[in-house]
Amino acid sequence: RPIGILDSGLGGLTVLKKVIQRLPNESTIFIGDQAHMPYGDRTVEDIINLTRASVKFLLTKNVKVIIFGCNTATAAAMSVIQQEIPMQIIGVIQSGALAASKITQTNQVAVIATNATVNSHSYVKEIAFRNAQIQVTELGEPKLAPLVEANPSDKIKKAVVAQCLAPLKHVQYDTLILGCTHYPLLIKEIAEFIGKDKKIVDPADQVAQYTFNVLKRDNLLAAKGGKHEYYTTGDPIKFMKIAQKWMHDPTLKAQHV
Ligand code: DGN
Repeated sequence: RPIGILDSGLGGLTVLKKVIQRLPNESTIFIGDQAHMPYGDRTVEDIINLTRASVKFLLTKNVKVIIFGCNTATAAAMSVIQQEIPMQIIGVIQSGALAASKITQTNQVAVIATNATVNSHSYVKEIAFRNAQIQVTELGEPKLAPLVEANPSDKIKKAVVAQCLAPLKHVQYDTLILGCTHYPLLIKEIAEFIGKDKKIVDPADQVAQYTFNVLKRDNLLAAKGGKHEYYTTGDPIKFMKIAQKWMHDPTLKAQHV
């Protein structure tokens, strides 16, 4: 049985990539809800309903575990939907919070995420739960995820990242959490902007390890031969353009659902 991963769009691919690297024998089903992207400025109720629809789709594919490859869905919908299905859901925020609390040396962490994730203060709560000494600054970014989906030139990416992250210049931090799964697709521009003295946390690394632990615990690890299926509620051609490049697979196909 495959692992299911969902996101509002392409961002979940950054999680999928790490999961495939850590668990090369596993098959995966990915769904990006691009027709309803971005999730970041929607109401909690809206995000729950949209996420529930993707979960239902993944359940029709007989998945064995579901990863919310989306911080916004994790913040708004995970605890509600977890009560509705018997299968374990793995979110990204707990993993990101854990990684950042281990990495920071100054106890000053910054998070960039969608407005919905920031408004939930999930990272603040999860980090405080692990180490109450850590000070967390949150910055809501409504523009960056749509920027990734639009796939503009490197020059535009650099300019928009500089504009969006400008407030970080006034923040004290040594560790930056990429609190939206779209942001690793901008990692070059983000790293360049914040400078080499800061550390970047991509929660996906920890998610991949945690998924391994869960499957091992439940005796669900696949023996061999991972196959990967991609679905989008949007335009499969547009999806494929970015996904083929990001996943380093020119044969990658996406289907519309
Ligand atoms: N990739 C999603 C996240 O991690 O929050 C959300 C992007 C969006 O829909 N704005």
